[in-house]
Amino acid sequence: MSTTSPNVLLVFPKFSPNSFWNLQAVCDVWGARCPAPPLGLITLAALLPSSWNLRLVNRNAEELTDADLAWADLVMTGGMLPQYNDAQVIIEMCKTRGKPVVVGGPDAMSRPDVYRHADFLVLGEAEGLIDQFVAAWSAGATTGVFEGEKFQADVSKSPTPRFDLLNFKHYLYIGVQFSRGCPFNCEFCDIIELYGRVPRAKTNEQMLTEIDTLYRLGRRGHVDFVDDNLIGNKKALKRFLPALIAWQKEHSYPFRFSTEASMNLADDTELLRMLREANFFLIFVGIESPDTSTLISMQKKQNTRRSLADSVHRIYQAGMVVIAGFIVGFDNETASVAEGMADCIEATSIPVCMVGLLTALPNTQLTRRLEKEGRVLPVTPSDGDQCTGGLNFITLRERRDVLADFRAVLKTIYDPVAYFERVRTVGRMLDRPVLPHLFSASNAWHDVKAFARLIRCMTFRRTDLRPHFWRTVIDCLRNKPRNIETVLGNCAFYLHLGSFAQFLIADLDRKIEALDDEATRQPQLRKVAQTA
Ligand code: B12
Ligand code: SF4
Repeated sequence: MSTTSPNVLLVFPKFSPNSFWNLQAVCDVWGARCPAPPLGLITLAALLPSSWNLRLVNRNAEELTDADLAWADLVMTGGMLPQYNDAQVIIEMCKTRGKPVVVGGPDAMSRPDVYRHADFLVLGEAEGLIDQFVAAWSAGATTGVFEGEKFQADVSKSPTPRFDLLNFKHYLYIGVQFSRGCPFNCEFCDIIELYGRVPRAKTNEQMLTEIDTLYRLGRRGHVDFVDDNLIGNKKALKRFLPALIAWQKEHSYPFRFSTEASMNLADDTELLRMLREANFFLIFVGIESPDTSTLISMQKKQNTRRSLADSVHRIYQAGMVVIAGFIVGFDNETASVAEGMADCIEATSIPVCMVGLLTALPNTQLTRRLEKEGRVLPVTPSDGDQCTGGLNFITLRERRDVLADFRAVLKTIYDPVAYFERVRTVGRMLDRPVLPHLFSASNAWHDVKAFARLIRCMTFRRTDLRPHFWRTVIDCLRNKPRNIETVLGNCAFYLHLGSFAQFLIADLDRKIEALDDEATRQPQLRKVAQTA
């Protein structure tokens, strides 16, 4: 049924719980339900006609009820690969109730075929493209596939996402986006296939309106710039940061920011200074491997010709803590990979490291090469993430050795002694700026409650962590008390990471044992290479 003001239900599918990013234990401490809101769906919402009635259900934070579906004339859903299973459940729920369903978002862009049974498919960034769907729907269409030209969406025309559809209390942090795309060319990366290699940035006015909207809606605290690489277009960023700094100063710094950036950030002192002044406190960096030849073979040259430890420490000195991504399973890795990676993590003293297995994501240079080499396995990495899944191809080294090396890294770096030692080192090295803060009683009360929950948990529930936690807190208070917020955040992270690492290690033990039994042994590449 199409009307001029249909009821449209936007539904964000559930993530698999088996993920590095699940962070449920951290959410429990913070009083949130899940880490982040669906920025894609609320951006889409802002692009739909203003006469349409919209509601949002994030299945990671709330139930999708029969009453919600009964209300809807149209359901719009979609997300990323690990949401595939639940997206199928949502499509099925709509089908059985006769509700038309539209699917879009990154997974549908990468693998449209697995969503063909939806009534409508919108494949591409919604800016511009969604108008074609709206016109078709309004004219009475009941099915259709709409495809946008790649990398052409003009983000400088993106409207402010409908942050008003969110319940901020459900989330650890709220996302905003300044740019899409990344200029680098890492072989395994899907971002450059989905969003291109020429970063497209919003204008200062757009970004400040977004920040201002969040402020007016009462949001304070952690805001994440979800950019693929915030420094992908340095010129645009250097134009924007002074405006952001001025806004923060004018409003007494209501926000602290995190983002993702490439390692060459460490080379630009001006940029580091600006990010510090804008109150960026956390940067996710893809280090991937400490081994230069591995980095060169994966086309990640920006991480070579540098001391990784010096680069990371420069970021600490600018007041930002680093979270890093590492990958095990590259073709020209050697048997020393586990030792090299664990040493690198210790030398850089990065507490939170997402160490995962190489995953051939759909539509990447890596997948295309492995397909040519006849090495892709017929499994789709659709559940979990690269920690629980991954290695969906025939490895060059013995598969059991790759898994054993992955296990060895996890065992070393997530041992509580090693983890909390890194947190203490960061607590001493980090140079958080002292910025003027406007006191807000309700925020302060929220923080006090979260702190009390963390202390209770670390002291009475996780008695195994008690000595590590208190030693770390006291160390920070003695040496650099202004870093205490970051230190506590990293301690809280361990509530998830420690158990997640144990879960992964047990899972790897089973997999390694199965391979040792030779029941599921992979054919070795040498055989494949001979027959290819
Ligand atoms: C922030 C982010 C996260 C956050 C979580 C975000 C959240 N809401 O919970 C975190 C850090 C937890 C995360 C984790 C992961 N992520 Co992630 N993530 C992103 C990132 C950087 C930004 C997402 C975003 O907000 N984009 C901004 C919005 C505006 O863009 P968008 O979502 O594409 O939406 C636009 C269109 O797609 C479209 N659209 C979106 N939905 C819909 C729905 C309909 C019906 C329609 C019509 C249109 C439409 O309209 C929007 C406007 O144009 C993207 C990269 C990117 N540039 O998007 C990766 C990305 C989505 N993640 C990805 C992956 C693989 C993962 C991980 C598996 C591994 C990893 N990279 O760590 C994990 C798994 C998480 C888990 N819990 O299991 C891939 C997905 C690939 C795929 N084909 O599905 C991406 C594309 C890139 C990448 N490799 O990181 N991620
Ligand atoms: S730096 Fe990151 S976003 Fe850019 S191409 Fe490499 S992996 Fe992709």
